[in-house]
Amino acid sequence: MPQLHAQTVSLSRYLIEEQRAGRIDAELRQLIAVVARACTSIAIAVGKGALGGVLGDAGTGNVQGEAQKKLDVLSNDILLEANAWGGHLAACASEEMDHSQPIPDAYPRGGFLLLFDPLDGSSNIDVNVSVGTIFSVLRCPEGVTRPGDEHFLQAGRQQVAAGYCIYGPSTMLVLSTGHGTHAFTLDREQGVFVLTQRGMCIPGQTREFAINVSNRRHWEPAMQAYVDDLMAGSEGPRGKDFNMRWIASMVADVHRILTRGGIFIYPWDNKDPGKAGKLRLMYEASPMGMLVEQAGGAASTGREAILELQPQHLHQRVPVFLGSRQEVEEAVAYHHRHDLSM
Ligand code: P6P
Repeated sequence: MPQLHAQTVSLSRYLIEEQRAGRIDAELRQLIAVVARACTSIAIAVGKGALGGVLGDAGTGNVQGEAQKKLDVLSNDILLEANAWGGHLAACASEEMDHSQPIPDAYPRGGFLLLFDPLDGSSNIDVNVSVGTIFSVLRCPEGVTRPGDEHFLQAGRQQVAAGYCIYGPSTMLVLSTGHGTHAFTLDREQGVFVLTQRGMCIPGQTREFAINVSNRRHWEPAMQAYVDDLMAGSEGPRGKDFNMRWIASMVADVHRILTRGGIFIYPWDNKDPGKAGKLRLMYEASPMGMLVEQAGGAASTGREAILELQPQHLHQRVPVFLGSRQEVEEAVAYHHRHDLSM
């Protein structure tokens, strides 16, 4: 049984060092540890695949009426139970839960609000493609013992921590508490997350973009022009060739971008004009935006910084452009020039 070596930094040790340095407090350290333990349990369930009897649809719908996979429901329950066992350090909000009935006794003893997408990309589960858990931590406003939806509606800039766990060939936890973005790999024998990349850094420029181009006819003109120029490569105005990747699992696409650069885009489209985008602000765009900015990248709606947005409701959707800073700025410039021409 391989032992952790002296120079190995476990997640627990990293969090203790962050607390000793005064960058996080004891309750936040404990909450992150609780979430990491839940992700370890989710990784085990996901890893069992067909042998775990948890593939396929649950036969239920989430708060937005989307069909739930059995693993969506299981992952959600694992995170809620972990928070309860961890001492209710946070009140929880999830993509899978309706908040018209607040969870009894879910008042945040630790003063935090935890938002999560328990299993993002779950439509990929049945075809064995990487999926992940995304989480965001906010502070509960002073004096609020039983927070309602309205107390969760804080701009992404207010996050005290954000992260995801990607269940891929290896299970990795990527975390920021506002002091860089760092990656931990699960040592499955020990059941411990080990620091494997301190200070992830996204290159400013890229030749790789991630978008579902089948939606092109539904985009606004600025978006069509921007992607057409990417596709024109060295024969077009951008003067260089680009490559495209689209995993359709945000956690996997964002992990690639944090690892080697790129731009991830899910723009507004007119498939459902009433929706401002597909991805959710509170538990997809904001946490990913924090991780990307802390790694030197940028995160925008195409017109404004994602972390500056004041949320209007818990499951609000937004357009998302994030990744290599100069490429995000280029995409924003296309939208700005289009708006000026109107
Ligand atoms: P499409 C998964 O359902 C998700 O919310 C993100 O993880 C992913 O980036 C996107 O939707 C994929 O959307 O329309 O390409 O299936």
